[in-house]
Amino acid sequence: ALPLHQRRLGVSIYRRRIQSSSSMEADLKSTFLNVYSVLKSDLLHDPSFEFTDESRLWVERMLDYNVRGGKLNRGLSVVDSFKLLKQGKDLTEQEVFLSCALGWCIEWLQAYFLVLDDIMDNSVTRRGQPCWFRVPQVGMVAINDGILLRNHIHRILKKHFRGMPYYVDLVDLFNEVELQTACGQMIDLITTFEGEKDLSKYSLSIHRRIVQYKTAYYSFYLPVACALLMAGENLENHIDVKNVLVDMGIYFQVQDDYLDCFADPETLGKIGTDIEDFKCSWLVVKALERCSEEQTKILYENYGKADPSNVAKVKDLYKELDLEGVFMEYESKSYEKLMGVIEGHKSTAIQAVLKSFLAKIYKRQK
Ligand code: DMA
Ligand code: MG
Ligand code: MG
Ligand code: MG
Repeated sequence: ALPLHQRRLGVSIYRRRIQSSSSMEADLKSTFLNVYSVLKSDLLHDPSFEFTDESRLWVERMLDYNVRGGKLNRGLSVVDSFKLLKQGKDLTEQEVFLSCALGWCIEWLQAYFLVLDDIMDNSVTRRGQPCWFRVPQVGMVAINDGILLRNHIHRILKKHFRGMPYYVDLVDLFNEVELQTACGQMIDLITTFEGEKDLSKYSLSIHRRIVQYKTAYYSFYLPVACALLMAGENLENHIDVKNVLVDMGIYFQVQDDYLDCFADPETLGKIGTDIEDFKCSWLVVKALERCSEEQTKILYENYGKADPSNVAKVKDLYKELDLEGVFMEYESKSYEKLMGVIEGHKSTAIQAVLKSFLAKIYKRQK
């Protein structure tokens, strides 16, 4: 009989040679989604818990709502990166399954952080629907759902990777990145009330520290690190790759801060709350740098208040200061800088991994 992962996935799409890249992308996505169903079904029949119909339905609804609905960029990039590291060699069925499963572990990690982040940020929507804790009946059960999502990652890793030589490194990696993200979330949150709403302490260096930890490691370093481990690499030999990816992650979170204020919530799938939440956003740091005395006063009086009229005054000020233009310049400068570093890398396979990441996020609208 075929090994389990082959029975479940059916015929590999990777055997078909001639294919346009867009249909290949669609195929990858459908393979990826198939793996989701397998992982979900494993978890819903996990023998470590005696499920009732009710509890099984709850977990299934919670997973479909929070894990499946995103852009899946982070998850898919594990598969993409692994393929690039294999330099055009076809992946085996098992490699396809495992790289998808690792991609999903990152999507699970992301779902776990987002469910809790939306509570803490008092957000309204996410991925075009109400935040999970705002769904009737969910409320603060969402906190426990977040913890459950976190634990699912290690169930998935144990079930599918325990026999792999890189299992210990993988578990270690997920633990370390989770800790870094939680520390980033902590400084993001305590910065907003330390000394009771004092804008004068906000600076680019504090912003950088926050976003490096809360976003860059899990969104950028983690997918590539997973692919490197699968390819048999030792992560200690790839510190330079980690550094570029962290810089890319910082750029990505600056985009997130920019879009929080300037994007259409319809396109973005979420309504910004950074101004109301008194966040140390890239925009407020840039505004502080550029404000006249008069404008500084306006910012101090209106930043961090929930009233829409206060928020509108901050947004008007951002427009007056041409933060859109400042951001556009930052965006193209960052792109050139990152490209320069990437092209200096000795391995063309790794160059390709990093370039594909950068291409995916450059000038993103959501
Ligand atoms: C989110 O930062 C970081 C994590 C680890 C979820 P954020 O609150 O700016 O994210 P979002 O804008 O998506 O709420
Ligand atoms: Mg948030
Ligand atoms: Mg947040
Ligand atoms: Mg944000």
